[in-house]
Amino acid sequence: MSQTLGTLEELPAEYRQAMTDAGVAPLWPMMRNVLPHGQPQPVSKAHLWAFDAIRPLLLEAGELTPVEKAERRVLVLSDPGRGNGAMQATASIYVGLQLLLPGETAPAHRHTPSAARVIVEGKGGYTVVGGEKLPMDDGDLVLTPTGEWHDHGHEGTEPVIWLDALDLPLYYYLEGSYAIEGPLQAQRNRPDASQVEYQAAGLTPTRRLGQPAPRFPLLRFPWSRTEKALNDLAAFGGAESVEMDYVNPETGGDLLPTLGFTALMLRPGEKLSPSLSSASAVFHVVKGKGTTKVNGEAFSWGPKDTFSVPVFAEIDHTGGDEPAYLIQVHDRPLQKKLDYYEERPR
Ligand code: GTQ
Repeated sequence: MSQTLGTLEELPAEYRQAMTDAGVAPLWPMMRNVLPHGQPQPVSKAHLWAFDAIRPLLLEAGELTPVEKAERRVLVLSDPGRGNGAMQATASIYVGLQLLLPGETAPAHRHTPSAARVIVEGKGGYTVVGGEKLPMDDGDLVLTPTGEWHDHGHEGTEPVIWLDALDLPLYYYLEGSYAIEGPLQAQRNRPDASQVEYQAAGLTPTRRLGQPAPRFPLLRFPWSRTEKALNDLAAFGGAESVEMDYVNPETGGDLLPTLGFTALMLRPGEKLSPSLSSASAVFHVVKGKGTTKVNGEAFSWGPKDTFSVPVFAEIDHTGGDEPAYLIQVHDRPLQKKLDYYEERPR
């Protein structure tokens, strides 16, 4: 089963040249790379991106590069396991910090990857998705599902910064990533669906038989409601851990085809060591401080920091002196679609 396999060097030089000339390569020297035993061997390396280190660089980008020349003014959080300039944090998850200055607009486009944003700093920013204007307040989760037109604007007076999370690496790998540009969208003059159709958990608009619900009915999840839900679950829920899934209110399912989201609260000093998971993830700290060990490496985090967790990582969270709140982006929906999502006990 696990005997050592033949190497490339063991093969005669003429044979290797002949293989190259014929456009073939032997599997056996690569076998353990492409099919390691027992569990995957991730290239991705856990990493913490401290907001305080990136914020000045992002503001400097605001001076160096006008939005017209950037289209999206983003600093990508680059996986150190993939070397300099990696356009991804894990195999499937891209995250970046985007800056919009007062009065700027980021032009409309639509693309094959899906995006979600967590608002990090500043008031007055908004995203328009399919004509729906989505206000952006601290900690709000705002979706831009695959194929939907979206542009960003800013009516406030201070810089606005948000965290983008996209399944871009997957689409890029599949050679399926592209964007189409268009004019700024006409904005419908009404509040977004979180303030109209989906104000309350357990209530959706009544539909007649055969009248389908929209595929992506709710595009904005206001943080104020999420934090209250977590606090109430912590106080009265009796749950082992205080974590909630963001769900599509019409289906109860995942928010995006490949990406899912959870909101996690760590009580002061609480320790949490979840099962090993085949999913990769990125955590963004909305509020509070704490420490997370990933495969034994300790990352101390504070508000607005972001850290990544590769597949099958051993994760040990420890809360700080105050309650801490994190939003997790994970690729479990993708892995479930591919029928291989898995959890293993610690
Ligand atoms: O805001 O539409 O970070 O298209 C990367 C690609 C943000 C966006 C990113 C994008 C966007």
